[in-house]
Amino acid sequence: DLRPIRSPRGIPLLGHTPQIPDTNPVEYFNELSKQFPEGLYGMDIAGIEQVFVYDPDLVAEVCDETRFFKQIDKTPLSHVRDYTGAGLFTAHQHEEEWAMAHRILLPAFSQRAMKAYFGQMLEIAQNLVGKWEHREGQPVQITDDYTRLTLDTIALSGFGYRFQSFGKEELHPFLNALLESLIESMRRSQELPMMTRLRKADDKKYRANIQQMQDLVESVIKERREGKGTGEEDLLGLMLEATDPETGRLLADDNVRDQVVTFLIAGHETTSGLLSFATYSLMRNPHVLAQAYAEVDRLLPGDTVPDYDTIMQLDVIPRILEETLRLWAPIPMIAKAPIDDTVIGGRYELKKGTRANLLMGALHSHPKAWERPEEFDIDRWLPENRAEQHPHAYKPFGNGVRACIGRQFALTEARLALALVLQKFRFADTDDYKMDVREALTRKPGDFQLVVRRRQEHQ
Ligand code: MNH
Repeated sequence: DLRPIRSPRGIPLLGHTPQIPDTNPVEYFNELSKQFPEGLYGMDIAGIEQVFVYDPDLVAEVCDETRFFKQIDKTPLSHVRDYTGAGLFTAHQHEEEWAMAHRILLPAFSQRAMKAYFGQMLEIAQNLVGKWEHREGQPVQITDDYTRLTLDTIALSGFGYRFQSFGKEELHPFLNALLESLIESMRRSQELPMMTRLRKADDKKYRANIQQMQDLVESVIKERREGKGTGEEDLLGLMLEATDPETGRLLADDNVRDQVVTFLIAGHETTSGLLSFATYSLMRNPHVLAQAYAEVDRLLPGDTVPDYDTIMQLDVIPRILEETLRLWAPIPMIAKAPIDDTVIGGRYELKKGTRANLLMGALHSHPKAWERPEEFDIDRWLPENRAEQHPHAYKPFGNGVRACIGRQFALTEARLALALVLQKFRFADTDDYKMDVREALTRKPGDFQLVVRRRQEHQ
């Protein structure tokens, strides 16, 4: 017997649109989940019926790929397509570009490939360390520097392109263009199209930002096409030269551009957030920080330069990253939709195409799946405890065929960066930082500063 999906109180005709905050909407959606312990609720936002799902058993159903697919229409990603087109992240499941690029690019994310990127990852991580060594005793902008790290890393290992962000005081203009574009895409998905059309100046700025991102990417591609760089086996090499094993075709030129924009964005935003939240969590949990220092001092004593095999032996640092992804998933929400009319939980009807949002925050702290959910406890990720976990209560990398292709890349990069940073530095939170989450589709700590000091006693 069916039951209605409950909703917060809305306003006739306008639905819930007026109550959605302009900043940090997902934080608000997570807050609302506390009023609906049944594990889902509905809202009407800008004329679109949406359901927010976070009970792990309901999420398990939404993750069943025979019944649900990744929704692009009616989500912010339909606007992100203004700059990433049919790139992997924003392609519709039925678009041929998705399957082709997925087949062509998968080899670039194998474990063997991670080993090949390692030297470049290390080089950039050492740039970060070099910068901080010159800031002894001074406050550094943690999130900004991790953003320099992850942007430079994906650009170098993916495209052979050097942003050289650590040489500059200002963040690269690409990042500002991206941030403004993401915020505009998010805003457009929460208002009626007629409202968007009225904001003429914002639209002009949006187009200029998109142009700026695409110009940069065109120059990256041009550099490769003209240079000695042909025959490279990195992402760009595959995009330009690999034929699809199934169709025998190359990616179209405009799709290559869209993929490069996609990877420059998807390849850095989230990993930077992960490293920032991990550092924040370590500051708040000194006993975990002590375990991390002990591990680094054992595996990387003194000034030992990490190699790939040593990074793969880490155990505490990977568990810190997993627990950080539980409490602070950088992508706080993903959208799915039923292929046909369906019923979840035996009682809630979802019509074909209804936007069903997986709320990471509420899922990752759901009492059905997690004990002491607010606690940062890395022992949850010991093999014996992991075996007992609910199979669908943890989705920081998404689900199914549309799950993150860059997962191993991100984890290898983040393990290395955190290990190197902990080998060299202690942090002091002299400003007593209060978490100030900033959402722009992904989330990161805003204005997060710590004082860095070298750990000379160990050198
Ligand atoms: Mn990543 C998809 C999270 C790092 C490239 N990524 C996704 C999705 C999540 C996600 C969640 C699914 C989104 C959705 O369903 O709408 N990604 C992360 C996190 C990190 C991350 C939490 C770091 C931590 N991602 C990376 C890195 C790269 C990358 C690094 C590239 C090098 N991610 C992608 C791409 C997709 C994706 C490309 C789209 C895959 C597809 O749909 O085929």
